[in-house]
Amino acid sequence: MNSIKISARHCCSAAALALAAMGAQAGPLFGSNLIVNGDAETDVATSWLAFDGYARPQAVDYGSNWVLPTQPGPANRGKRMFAGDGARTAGYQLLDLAGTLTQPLSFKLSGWLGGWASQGDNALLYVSFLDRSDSEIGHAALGPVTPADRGNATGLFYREVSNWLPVGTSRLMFSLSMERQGGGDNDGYADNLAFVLDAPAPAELPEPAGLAWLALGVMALAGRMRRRAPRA
Ligand SMILES: [Ca+2]
Ligand SMILES: [Ca+2]
Repeated sequence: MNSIKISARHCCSAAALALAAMGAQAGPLFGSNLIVNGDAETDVATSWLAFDGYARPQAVDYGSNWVLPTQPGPANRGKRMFAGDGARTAGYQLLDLAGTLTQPLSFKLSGWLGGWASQGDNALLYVSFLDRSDSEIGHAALGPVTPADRGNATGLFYREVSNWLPVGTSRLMFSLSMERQGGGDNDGYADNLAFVLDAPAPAELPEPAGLAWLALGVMALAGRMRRRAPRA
């Protein structure tokens, strides 16, 4: 379980060297899904980049080779889901916020993750919060969902986490990695991946004197996140 997390963090460092490869994405920043093709329904090759030395996640049809339409998963699963490709699978997207956050923003990261029967193959969705120098100043992660979590059932299971995007964030990197632990196929599964930023509510913003308190609160949150972060 830990190895895939370390791999994802390693990928983040490697990818930071290639940030110029992706441009900013158009679209509303608040209240909509910022992950492009998070449902695997459109072309993966134009929405997810592969890390060096890793395969890109593939989009496969729901069916007998993977997860049946009748097996656990989102009701609105569409026709396709993500699966791994080979032993080492990791793709990513970069989103430029076209500015640097000067106040924290709340977000929700959600998605369906899973695997096949009792095999330990798994998927991990990892979001890096990058500052203007592309250093990671925070992160959020979903998964992995283990065979025990799934009760050894083939399928996908819902996970979500809500937290704050820290001051100083200027770019997001979404990483989707799959680890193969058994058999020939990489059965780390994912579908309906979403990262949504909440719009700041002007009426609820604290007075200027309260901003420092808010910043301290976020720093305390960040401290807790660092302690939970996997060690490379
Ligand atoms: Ca889908
Ligand atoms: Ca497998």
